[in-house]
Amino acid sequence: MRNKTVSRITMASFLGIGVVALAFACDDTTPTPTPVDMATIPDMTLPPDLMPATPTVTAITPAMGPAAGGTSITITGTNFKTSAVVTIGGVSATQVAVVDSTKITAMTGASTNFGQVDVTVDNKDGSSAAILTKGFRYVIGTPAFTAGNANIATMATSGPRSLSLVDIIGQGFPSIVTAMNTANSASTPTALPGVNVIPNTTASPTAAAPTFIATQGIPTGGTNVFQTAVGDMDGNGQMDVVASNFAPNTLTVIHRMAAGNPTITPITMATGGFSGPSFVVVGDFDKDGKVNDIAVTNQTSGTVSVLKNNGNMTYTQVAGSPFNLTTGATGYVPYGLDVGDFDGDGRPDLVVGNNGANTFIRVILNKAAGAAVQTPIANSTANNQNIVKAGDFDGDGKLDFISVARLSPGIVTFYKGDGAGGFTKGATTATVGNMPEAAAVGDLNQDGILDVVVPSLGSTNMHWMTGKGDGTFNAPVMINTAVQSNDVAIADFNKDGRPDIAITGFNTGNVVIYRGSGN
Ligand SMILES: [Ca+2]
Ligand SMILES: [Ca+2]
Ligand SMILES: [Ca+2]
Ligand SMILES: [Ca+2]
Repeated sequence: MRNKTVSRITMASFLGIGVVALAFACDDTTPTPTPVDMATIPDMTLPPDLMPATPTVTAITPAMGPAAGGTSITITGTNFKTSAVVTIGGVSATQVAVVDSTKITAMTGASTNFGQVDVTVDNKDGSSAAILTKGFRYVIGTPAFTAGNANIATMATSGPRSLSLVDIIGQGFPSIVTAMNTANSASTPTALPGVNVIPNTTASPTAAAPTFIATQGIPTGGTNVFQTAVGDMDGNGQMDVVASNFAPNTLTVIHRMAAGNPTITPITMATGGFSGPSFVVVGDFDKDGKVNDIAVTNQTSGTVSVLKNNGNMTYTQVAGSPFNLTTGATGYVPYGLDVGDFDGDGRPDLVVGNNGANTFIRVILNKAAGAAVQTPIANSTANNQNIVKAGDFDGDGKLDFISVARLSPGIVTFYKGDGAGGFTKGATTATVGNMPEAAAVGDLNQDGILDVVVPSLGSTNMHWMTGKGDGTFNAPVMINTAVQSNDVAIADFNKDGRPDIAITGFNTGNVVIYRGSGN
């Protein structure tokens, strides 16, 4: 019997260069070794003591803390070594102590980034670093807002009725579009009301105040412009503006704002025209995956119009439009409007506020064969819930909404969505100023939970309140604004990572930006 043996020569190289292995087959009669195919050698794993084990990270506790740093964290995982270095969002952690191969304790450093960041553990031994994607969240622990651009003038001494945001310049800094309900003295032709465009020309992210250039006036062909909505209405990839003209009962679409030569397209309806068109939103209501469609509340007739965008600058009302919201809810005055898929069927639905002195709110579910009006939600205790804003305020993955009641003080009410188009009234929060006409929803402190800002039209203040994550809010914080405001937006105007707040000065004809600060 002839004995066959295998000799193996292994050369390992670390730091990512690779592994080289040679093998030779020999028997007791062959004087010269013959190379054999490596694939036939089943066991080529390096000895464990030669290859450093790759660490893994499975959890960080706690998973959030202030961006100022100083949060004591515990990292759990595997294969940690005493040489481990910990970075959180690119910021080195301090006081790193490797308790054992599965546990590290450390303290977060000060970060200038906010929100979710990656956590990295690197053993510095040639093995790959462990990365837990979005494993930690830097929260703005003590948010504050200071008036940094106190007076961005519009083209009228009063009366920006509302504001929208649009990236006109195309560099990621939101510009402002205001709806003017009084004359634009500097527009062409003069004295025609319209919208004002205030381009944000901030060049690069900065903690300083954002910069804006001169306001541009665009007549819409209507008077008393009430609201604007932003979306691509002609499919050219650029944002357009839809304006509702309250007094002449028309809508206007403004195209090609970026090129500086906007064109104006009035929307005319052959039948079923507008009646006091007020709040306007855009969305793909017919789910054709193409250009945006339009929905608008008609205060005067108590209806909501939903218009299908035909793609050629013409619009046609969808089946059932205009939807009469006063049936079964006498005195309903459709007002604020927001869009969201409340029943999870992929079609955008509508929630409609009510400026009447009764407690109804309507949700219009967007069904395949034309929209259907849901039974009014009447289990509120607040009249005049004129403003509605959709969002998942309790983080259960199902869209909710809040209402803001135009009372003194105003009242914010949470309505919990069941994911099927139904809602249950939740907690209310009072003391949000005097006669609020607007609300903005966003994450002011970057903790992943939706927060709310409510300006006051009846007094010179606004309130912001952070969400607790269960549909309730922390106590409102009041800011004296010096202006009476009827619209508000949350956005990062200077791209420093901190959300800012913009409000209209209804009585002063300007827009005021409150820069977010704190960490
Ligand atoms: Ca839907
Ligand atoms: Ca929810
Ligand atoms: Ca928040
Ligand atoms: Ca900011």
